[in-house]
Amino acid sequence: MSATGTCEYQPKDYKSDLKPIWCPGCGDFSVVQGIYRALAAIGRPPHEIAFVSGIGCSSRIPGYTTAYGFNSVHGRALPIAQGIKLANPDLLVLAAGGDGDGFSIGGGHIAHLIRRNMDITYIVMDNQIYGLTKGQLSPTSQKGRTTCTSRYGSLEEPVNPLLYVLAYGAGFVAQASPTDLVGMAATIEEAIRYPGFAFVNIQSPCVTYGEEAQQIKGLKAISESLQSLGHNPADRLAAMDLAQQYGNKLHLGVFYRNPEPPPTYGDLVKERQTLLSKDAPPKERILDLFIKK
Ligand SMILES: Cc1ncc(C[n+]2csc(CCOP(=O)(O)OP(=O)(O)O)c2C)c(N)n1
Ligand code: SF4
Repeated sequence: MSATGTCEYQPKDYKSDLKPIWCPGCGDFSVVQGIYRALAAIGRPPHEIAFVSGIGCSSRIPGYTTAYGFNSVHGRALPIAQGIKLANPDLLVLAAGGDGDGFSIGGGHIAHLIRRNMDITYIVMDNQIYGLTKGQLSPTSQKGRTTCTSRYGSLEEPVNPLLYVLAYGAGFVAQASPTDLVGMAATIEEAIRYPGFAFVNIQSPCVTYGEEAQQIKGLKAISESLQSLGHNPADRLAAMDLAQQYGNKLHLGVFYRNPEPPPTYGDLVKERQTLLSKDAPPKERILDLFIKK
C-alpha cells in the first residue's frame, strides 16, 4: 500500500511459483518478463486479470503468472477469452499463444474479435515454427524453409500477421521482440490500455528449432524502431506499407493505433441489454421470442 492509500504492484507480484519448463534461452522467457512489467505498470490486481492461451510452448505462459489462467485448446484462445470478457466485463482479459495457434488452426477467429472490437489484448509469440511438437512448418515459416515436415524446403509463402490484422481493421497493432525488453513491456502496456482489440506480434526466438537468422543476433541486425523512423501510428496506410516488410525488417513499436476507437462489443451489448430490459419478458418466457406465431 502506498502513502496515498493506493495499491502499487511490482512485476514480481504477477510471477507465479510455477517454474517455466521452456528450453534455456527460449525467447518466451523475455516475453513473460515483459508481461509482468506491463501488468505492474497497469496496476490491476492479479485477481482482476484473466489470461487465456491455446496449446504450444508459448501457450504455457498464463501458468507463469498470478492472473486467473486457462491453458485451453489449440487455436481456441480467442473465442474462450471473448466468452470470459463478455460474461465478466470488468476483468482485464489477455490472450496469448504461438504463430501456429493464432494463424493456423485459430486463424479464423481473429477477424471476428477485430470486427467486434473486443476489449482483449492478444499477444502472439511468433517463432516461425511449431515448437511444442518439435519443429514442423508453421504459417509464418519462410518459403524454402527446411524442417522435419518440409525436407526439400517449404513451397508456401508465409502469412504476414501484421498485414493480416491491419487488413481486418484492428485498432491497435504493434510488434516487439526480446531484443528490447523495455520497449516490449511499454508496447504491451500500451496495447492493454487501448480500449478494444489490441494485437502485439512478438518475434520470440525458438532456440531449439528456430533458424539462425531468427535468433537474437539475427533479429538485432534487422530491427528498427518505428519511432526513430518518424512513423505516425495514426496513419493506417503507412502502417500497412511498413508491415509489408515483415520477414525482412523487424520494426519495433506501434504500427497503428486508431485515434478514434469505436465502441467495444461489450459496450454495445450492455447498451442493448439496457434498452431491451424495460420490455423484457420474464426469463421463463424468453424462448417465446424465437417461436414463430
Ligand atoms: C486440435 C489440435 N491439433 C494439433 C495439436 C498438436 N499441437 C500442439 S501445439 C501445436 C503447434 C505449436 O506451435 P505454435 O502454436 O506456433 O506454438 P509454439 O509451440 O511454437 O510456441 C500443435 C500442432 C493439438 N494439441 N490440438
Ligand atoms: S522448443 Fe522452442 S519455443 Fe519451445 S520452449 Fe524450446 S526454444 Fe522455446
